[in-house]
Amino acid sequence: MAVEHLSASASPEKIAEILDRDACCVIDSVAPAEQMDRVRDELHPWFEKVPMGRDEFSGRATQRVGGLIARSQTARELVEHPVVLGAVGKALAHATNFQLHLTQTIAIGPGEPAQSVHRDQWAFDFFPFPQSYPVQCNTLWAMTDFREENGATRVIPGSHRLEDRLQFKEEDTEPAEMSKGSVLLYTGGLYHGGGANRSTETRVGINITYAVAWLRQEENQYLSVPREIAKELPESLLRLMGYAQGAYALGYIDDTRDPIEAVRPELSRTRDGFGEVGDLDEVRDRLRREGSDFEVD
Ligand SMILES: O=C(O)CCC(=O)C(=O)O
Ligand SMILES: [Fe+2]
Repeated sequence: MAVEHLSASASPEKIAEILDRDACCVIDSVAPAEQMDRVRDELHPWFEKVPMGRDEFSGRATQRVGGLIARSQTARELVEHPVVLGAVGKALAHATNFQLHLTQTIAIGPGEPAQSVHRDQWAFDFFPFPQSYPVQCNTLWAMTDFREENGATRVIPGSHRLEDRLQFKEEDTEPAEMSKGSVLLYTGGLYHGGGANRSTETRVGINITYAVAWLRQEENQYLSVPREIAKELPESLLRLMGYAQGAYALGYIDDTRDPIEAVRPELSRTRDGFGEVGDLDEVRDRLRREGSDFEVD
């Protein structure tokens, strides 16, 4: 089955519908090529010094540069891109809220073999999440064109419905080809992997992923982004990074204060000594909507 391509004007509902069906889709030409070049220029100093991967999974001819919120102003625009956030919000709407999970550019160099096919949600200690409850919604922005020959991500559309811990070969997958500035969206249950780079150029993608806010972040945003930088960031980005409570009370500071107080005290939503999301009425409503008999008193 081919990867579905949508236009940048597709509605969040439409994108979420395809993600529910296939666990992946490409949204064509969302960002101008020039924006991709800016990210690359801003990250140049790190690409100069970051070593290749240390094992086959991370790729011995692949460079990974993370910490993008701290290192690239332009990458921040991608993290908060409205097309992506709209779709992620719909795809993860079953949870109270979601947050940023990791930011990483992946540069697959010539000669790199295909990465083993995996599910990104295996990062959560291989916990067998129910298929009906996706915990992650991920993006891979094309910083260069993605072609089969240069290592376009290999995917198995619809594979979120398959059993867990399966093994696949390259020929079971297909390349998610896309032009520079397009973005591949996929949920955590999709079987996929980086493609073999059989060309002479480096394929570069920006992996920005989001997860339900009750799971631990893969890239620790509190420590990856120094406090001096965090203090200058807009509220919406800070909340997305985890300076917000997950579900009812996860992540508060000491006497249940809003975590944003650590960097921008003036934005605090602490009320009656309690931070932000702690709205029991909302929790009650959601449980009722889901047909639960459980009552929250
Ligand atoms: O770079 C890619 O195409 C995908 C890489 C990937 O799936 C991963 O490292 O988890
Ligand atoms: Fe992956």
